[in-house]
Amino acid sequence: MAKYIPSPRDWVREQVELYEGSGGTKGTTLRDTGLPVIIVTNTGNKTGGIRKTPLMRVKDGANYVLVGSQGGAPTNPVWVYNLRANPAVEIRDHTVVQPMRVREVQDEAERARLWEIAVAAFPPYAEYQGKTTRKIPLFVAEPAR
Ligand code: F42
Repeated sequence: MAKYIPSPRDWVREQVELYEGSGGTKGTTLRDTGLPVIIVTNTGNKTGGIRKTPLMRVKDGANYVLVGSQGGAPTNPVWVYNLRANPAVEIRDHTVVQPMRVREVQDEAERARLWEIAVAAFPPYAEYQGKTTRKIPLFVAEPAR
């Protein structure tokens, strides 16, 4: 069985522990913003280990939009490469845990529509895109069954 490898970032690891440890009843928002967060369980593309990545909750119907912003950093977060290599994820949204499948958004019109939804859910994404020359990757997560 694959091993859980916690995030090396203290605040991220602690949020995952609180969120998962409470069964999705605590630690479900981003610090002082009060905005909701989901936990995306993904597979390390090199280690094969279990990675748990908190992201902002951006919903489009039954789907989630995953935004690889990493605060507008110059490089993509590593989980983006994990998702490209292995699209099977599990998403925890508060108390509900669902197996899902992700696909990276390539179509420009689809991207524009989803970007608008993402920025409405979490306005700082717009500022993050302005901070970096890379195009922030977007994924759509759809229920796997
Ligand atoms: N990040 C976002 O990009 N978007 C968000 O909307 C977002 C919201 C959010 C809300 C709450 C919160 O607590 C954190 C939030 N974050 C958000 C931060 C997010 O959780 C990630 O920490 C961040 O995006 C960075 O992702 P990362 O995958 O680059 O994480 C780094 C710190 C990390 O874990 N690195 C590991 C390490 O050991 O250095 C490697 C992890 C990994 O997956 N390794 C792979 C493997 O095989 O295991 C191989 C690595 C490779 O080289 O390919």
